[in-house]
Amino acid sequence: MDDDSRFEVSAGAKRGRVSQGDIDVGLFQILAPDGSYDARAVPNLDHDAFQELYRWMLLERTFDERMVKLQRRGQIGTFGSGRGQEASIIGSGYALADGDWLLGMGREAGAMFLQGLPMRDLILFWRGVEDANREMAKHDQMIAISIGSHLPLVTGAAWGMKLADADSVVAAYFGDGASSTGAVHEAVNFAGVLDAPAVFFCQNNQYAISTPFEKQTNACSIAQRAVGYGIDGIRVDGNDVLAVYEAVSEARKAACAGNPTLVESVTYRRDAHTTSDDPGRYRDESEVKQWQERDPLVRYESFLRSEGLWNDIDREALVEGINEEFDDALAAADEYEERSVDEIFEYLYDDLPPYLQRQLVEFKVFLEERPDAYDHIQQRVKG
Ligand SMILES: Cc1ncc(C[n+]2csc(CCOP(=O)(O)OP(=O)(O)O)c2C)c(N)n1
Ligand SMILES: [Mg+2]
Repeated sequence: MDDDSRFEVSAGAKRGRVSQGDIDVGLFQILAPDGSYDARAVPNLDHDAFQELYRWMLLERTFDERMVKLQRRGQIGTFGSGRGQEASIIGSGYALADGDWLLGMGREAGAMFLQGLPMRDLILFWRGVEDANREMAKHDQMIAISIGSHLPLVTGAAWGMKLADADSVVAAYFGDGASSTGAVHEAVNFAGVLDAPAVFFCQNNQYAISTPFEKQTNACSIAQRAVGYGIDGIRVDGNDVLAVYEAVSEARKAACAGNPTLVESVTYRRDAHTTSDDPGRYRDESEVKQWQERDPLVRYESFLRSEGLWNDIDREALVEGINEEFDDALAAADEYEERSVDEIFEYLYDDLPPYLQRQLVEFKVFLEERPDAYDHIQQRVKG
């Protein structure tokens, strides 16, 4: 703000009051759940791109299914599936450009692949291989397991981009649960002050493990908070891939012009939180069924049919191709040289600080005394 207008005293129509009722953000949608749409609102993409969006959503779904199976066979420690969130993940990832950074939380596999991360590296990550983080960094990506902790980094990195005059943005992927952490409020607020080119993409999948959205906040939406941070917000139907693509494209453009944007993608996590979770203990199956009826792939298929673009798509062949891609990635992950527990200690510092050197020695002595602890390390429940 260049002038001092905010300090001017004015009676104002609201007499200094603001309430929830003042903010009815609504929901940005292009494809209605029944598949109908306003042709004028459809993004300006060519036929290949429309079909590619479908393939990517199918890839997200197939990848998630294969990863859950791997965990069941004991080949990865844990996994957080994005089932039901394919439009949210792919629509947003497709709107990013080369050179953008993607700092996420783990439920955005397809968006990371779209930004060039090899599938192998994500399999390694979920196997607990620390090197996977280094591989992600090569693609300007990271996953923050401590929820919300990456958002201050997003603001800092985006500010750096601004200072370097780069024509890129930093995209933050986080969840409704993370949105309640202090770090998120600080980061988004400060991005507004700094005009940092950041896109804050919150996948509101209605749950933070077992905590439903209505227990997360008394606010009606996450998008409305943007006003409080002094930036713009968009609340988009996260099961509508075209709307998400459009919303994030808009947010990206605004961010490049120095206007960070908060996008709330309203969707639903149909699988368990992670493979260590049992959602049957806190939500009703009928709720899941309701959201299944809003399946993002089915809705988009209906759009492709209406546009005469479905005939060229051979769904089975696409799934087969994706499965082959997954098999190759898994074979490459299996070939990856296993490292010892040392890598947990060596990961962060070039020169190990004395207190970590001490802990490493202690840990090795412990493992010699208790070799069975290795089994525990392998089987530990994470996430
Ligand atoms: C700081 C911190 N507290 C608690 C946890 C445990 N935890 C892991 S995921 C999660 C919920 C995340 O919910 P949300 O942000 O909505 O993302 P979602 O998993 O639904 O995609 C919690 C509490 C954590 N990883 N980090
Ligand atoms: Mg959530």
